[in-house]
Amino acid sequence: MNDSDKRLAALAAIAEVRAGMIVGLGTGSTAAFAIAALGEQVRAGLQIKAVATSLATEASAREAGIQLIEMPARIDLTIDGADEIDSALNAIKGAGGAMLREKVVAAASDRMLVIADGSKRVGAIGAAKIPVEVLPFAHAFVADRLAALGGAPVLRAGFTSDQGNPILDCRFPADIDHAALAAAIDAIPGALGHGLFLAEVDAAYIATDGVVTRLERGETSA
Ligand code: ABF
Repeated sequence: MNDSDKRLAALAAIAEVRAGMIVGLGTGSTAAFAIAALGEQVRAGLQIKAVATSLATEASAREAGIQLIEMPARIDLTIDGADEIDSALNAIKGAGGAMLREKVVAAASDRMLVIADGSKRVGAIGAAKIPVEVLPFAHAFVADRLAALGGAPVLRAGFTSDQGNPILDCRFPADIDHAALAAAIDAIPGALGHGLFLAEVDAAYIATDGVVTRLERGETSA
C-alpha cells in the first residue's frame, strides 16, 4: 500500500466536487487523504456540506474545517475507500468496520466514487473478508446462518462499531455468487449490514505507481 498513490487517487476524485454539493466522506486511510485535500479547498473558499461515514471521519472532517450535517435523504457525491474493487466496480468494504454507514451514504448518493491504491484492484472480488455487522441480541443466530451459507464467521475481537454492534468477519468461497450472497445476508434478521458493494459504485480512481486510472461501469478510461 502506497500513501502517495492513495493521495493521488483522492485528489483525482475530489476534482469532481462542486460548490454547493453535499459530499459523503468515507472512512479509512485513503478517504483521509480526500478529507485533508477537501479541507484545504474549503479553507480556500469552497462551499460544501458533508456527511461522515464514521466517528473517526467526523473528527477528521471537523479538524479539516469541513461543515458536517446530519445524514440527509440525498447526497450529491460520496468519496470512499475499499478493500477490494474489480473492473465491474464490485467492491468489498468494511475492514475498517464502517460499512453500515458507508452503505447508507453510498445508497443515498447520486454518485459514489471509490478511491484506492493499486493494491486494492482485483480481477474479481472475493479474497477479502466480508464483514457483517450484527444486532448484539442476535449474534449467535446470525453467526449460525452465515456459517450455513459457507462464511465461517469469526467475531472481530475487541471491536465495536460506531453503532455499538459486533462485527463477524466471513470468508466465503472466492467464486461464490456475490449477488445471491448479498441478498441472502440481507435476508438474515439481525444482520444489520455487510461489506459487499455490488451496485453502489459509479466510478473508481485507482492509483498505481503514480498513474491514476479511472474505472467506469463497463469501461476503463485513462
Ligand atoms: C473504508 O475504508 C472501508 O470500507 C474500507 O475497508 C477501508 C479501506 O481503508 P484504506 O483506505 O485505509 O485501505 O471505506
